[in-house]
Amino acid sequence: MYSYKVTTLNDFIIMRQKDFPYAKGELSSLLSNIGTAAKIVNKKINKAGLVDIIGKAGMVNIQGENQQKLDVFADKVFTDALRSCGECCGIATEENQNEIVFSDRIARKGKYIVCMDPLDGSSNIDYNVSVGSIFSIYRRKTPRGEPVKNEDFLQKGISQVAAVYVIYGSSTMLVYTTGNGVNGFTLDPSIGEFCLSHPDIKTPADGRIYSINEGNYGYFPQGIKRYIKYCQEEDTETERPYSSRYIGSLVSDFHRNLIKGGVFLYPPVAGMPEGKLRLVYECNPISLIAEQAGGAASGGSKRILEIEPGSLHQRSPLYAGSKNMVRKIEKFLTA
Ligand code: P6P
Repeated sequence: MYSYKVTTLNDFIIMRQKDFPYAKGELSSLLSNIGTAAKIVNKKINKAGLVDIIGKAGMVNIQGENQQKLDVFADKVFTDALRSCGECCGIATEENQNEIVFSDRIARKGKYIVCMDPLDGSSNIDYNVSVGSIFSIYRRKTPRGEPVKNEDFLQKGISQVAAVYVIYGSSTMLVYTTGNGVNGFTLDPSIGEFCLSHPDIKTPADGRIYSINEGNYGYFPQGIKRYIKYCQEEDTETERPYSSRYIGSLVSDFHRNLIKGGVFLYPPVAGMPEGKLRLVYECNPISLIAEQAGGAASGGSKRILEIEPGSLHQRSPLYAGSKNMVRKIEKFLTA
């Protein structure tokens, strides 16, 4: 008799309650709500090829509804899920200039704040390229019951209690850490559940993939230019030349390298001296997952997770993935 024993995301979160003894199930509820909202967003993205979805915000679709861009839609779905779970007292999102304070009676008592990029790489959707959602979760610093403040969102990445990303690719996956390793769950549409598919992900210390937008080569710091040439040199012992793989969607590029080995680079470029990616809701969660999987994540001269955020939408250079490759990049940058 074929038995399809699966461990769903909710099973796993409950099993791993011991990971966060200080939280009496609150973090479980928060993570579980992100998973449920991700299924809703996934359903919409999977239909994105249809005419009435791809449209731009402000248009009216065939049902006469106001057309929402998918990133606006995703932002609303995740915001509503976090507000209603009762454990989150406020969020910072790429879609809003300022933090959003949840003032209703239950949410106000929440222990956690969430910083998110609800749909990263959304411009790729029109071309059927995979995209992602990214979440960074902290305990609030200010007293519970009071309105959450800006300082609650400007904590170093090392203080995260959890980091999550969802990748809407050939299959939809949710990958998360609560500081005790990284686990990956693949959505089984036939039962509508995220099922444990990649337990205890460990990223190889070395890899043969480098991911960078080489169109910006002329603007890169000299050390990055030298590193790219190093990747392209022939050397049997270190299995070079490496392969260049770049989708232009952070979660997709990072996830492939996390599993196969490799390094993602977004250096400073013209007009963006701190690079393009946002520290609080892109670099920090990706970096916690990289480190928890045995990899590394650097801003060039220091660990991403040690950077003190000054503002919600602050940018940072990001070099993340296989540990030895990140260390090599740091050497090229400081030589
Ligand atoms: P570029 C998508 O817009 C994004 O924020 C990340 O997902 C991605 O890694 C990066 O920008 C791509 O930027 O400049 O190479 O197109």
